[in-house]
Amino acid sequence: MNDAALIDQLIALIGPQAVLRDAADLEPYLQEWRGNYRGTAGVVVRPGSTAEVAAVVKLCAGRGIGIVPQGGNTGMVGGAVAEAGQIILATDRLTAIRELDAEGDHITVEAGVVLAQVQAAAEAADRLFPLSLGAEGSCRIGGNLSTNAGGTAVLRYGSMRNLVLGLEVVLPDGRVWDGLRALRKDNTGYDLKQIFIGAEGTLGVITAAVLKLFPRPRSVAAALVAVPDPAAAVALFGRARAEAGGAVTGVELMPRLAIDFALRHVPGVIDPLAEPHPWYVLLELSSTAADAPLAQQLESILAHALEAGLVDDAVIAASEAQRRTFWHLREAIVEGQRHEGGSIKHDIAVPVARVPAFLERATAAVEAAIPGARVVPFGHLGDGNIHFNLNQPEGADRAAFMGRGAEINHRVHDIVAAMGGSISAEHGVGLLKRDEVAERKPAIEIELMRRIKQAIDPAGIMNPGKVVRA
Ligand code: FAD
Ligand code: 2HG
Ligand code: ZN
Repeated sequence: MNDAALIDQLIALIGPQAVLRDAADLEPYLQEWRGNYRGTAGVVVRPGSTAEVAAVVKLCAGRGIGIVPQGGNTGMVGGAVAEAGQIILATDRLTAIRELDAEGDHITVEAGVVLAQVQAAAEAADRLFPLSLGAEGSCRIGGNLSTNAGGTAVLRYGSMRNLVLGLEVVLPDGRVWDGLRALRKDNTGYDLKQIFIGAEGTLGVITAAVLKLFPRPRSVAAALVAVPDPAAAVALFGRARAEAGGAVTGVELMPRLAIDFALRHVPGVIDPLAEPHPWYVLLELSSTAADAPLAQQLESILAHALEAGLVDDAVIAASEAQRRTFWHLREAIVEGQRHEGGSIKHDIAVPVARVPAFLERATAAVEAAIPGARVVPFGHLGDGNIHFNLNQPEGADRAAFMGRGAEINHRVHDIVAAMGGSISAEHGVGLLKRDEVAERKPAIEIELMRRIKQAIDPAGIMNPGKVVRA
């Protein structure tokens, strides 16, 4: 951006150190981590307070300049990518934990606090903040809110939408909405905070939030279970729910190829089972009771499942350290996949009982379209949310494979639609899925989304072009 007057005004508002323009300084904010997008914006602003965010937004609103909020830049759908002429508003200086009320079970944090720091603050107060995902060391709360992040404990605690009591938002005209209430009940009209959660920065800049805290689990038991096929995995999940009810906290599905990728490319990954198996489930139970007999409960679930032919082999974590290695194995799949050439991803949800049929149909469809494609579907089986990903055939040309992305997405998403599913269960819409979502959602829903956008951001300056076309 060569608008010297604008730069001077930004510097006057937030100081020279907080306005980045050098190529090396801009680089981490421009490059999307998967390499699928690259921003071309020439300015990054890093306000240090809500008042500074408001001042920047007001200035941009007055001049019709597009603003792209950015947290940890770990998103999966190109939502934080900014074009030339737009500015990136980074939240990485909004890092205060404003209040932690252990008795009231809530914490008030600014948007730029890294998720792992919220988890650590909760733990230090003998509480749990349950949002948990592979990027937790770098994603920020504002990004988690804006994508309604999910992760591995949704089954028990819900996604980000369920973990929020109040929000503070800078509106597209620069006014601040202080909705930082810590109420558990409030029926005084529309639930405004929910409009901003999952809006991917298109309706305003979230600057702070009041988040729910929970009692810390005192007993945890996890098993890595080898199963013959996805149908057995679903049946195992059903048995676990029947025997352990609400103690079932996480149920993740993984194929052997995903384990191989993780073992091959990520340090510290261990396969605790002696022999390879076609499919695996990571099953975790937790309880706030210190003496809950969860390991015995897990043993009983697995013994019954073994008798029913649902389980080929299993290992229950003998220590906290071993439990962590199970989760490291699961979380390492994303990184492992990155080292196996091009990957075409899908973030789908279908009703849990339909996951096996979906996997069968989608696998057949992509293998027919691209012989040799390596199908790596993994993820949150307990939520019916599978990352139906495929890597390029061994030795294939990366660009040619990636060039088939849109066509493959359509084939897979047609199957999802026929099963009453979602084509974006947890990562959001951003740029990547905007047009396909518009094609597939009922027209009335797209119209309502546009009307909300127009009502809150009539000038269209907040994250222009993302989620829904103006
Ligand atoms: P960014 O990528 O910076 O931004 C995401 C979107 O939010 C953009 O549209 C941006 O404009 C907007 N935004 C950011 N901050 C604000 C703000 N303060 N106000 C308004 N808008 C804002 N996601 C899951 O849901 N579940 C998972 O299990 C999961 N696992 C992952 C594992 C790995 C290894 C990686 C790399 C990513 C994973 N993700 C997962 C995706 C990603 O981590 C989440 O979407 C995360 O919530 C994004 O947070 P962020 O701070 O990086 O946001
Ligand atoms: C996960 O569950 C993330 O690990 C990332 O949502 C999924 O890389 C992916 O497709
Ligand atoms: Zn996921």
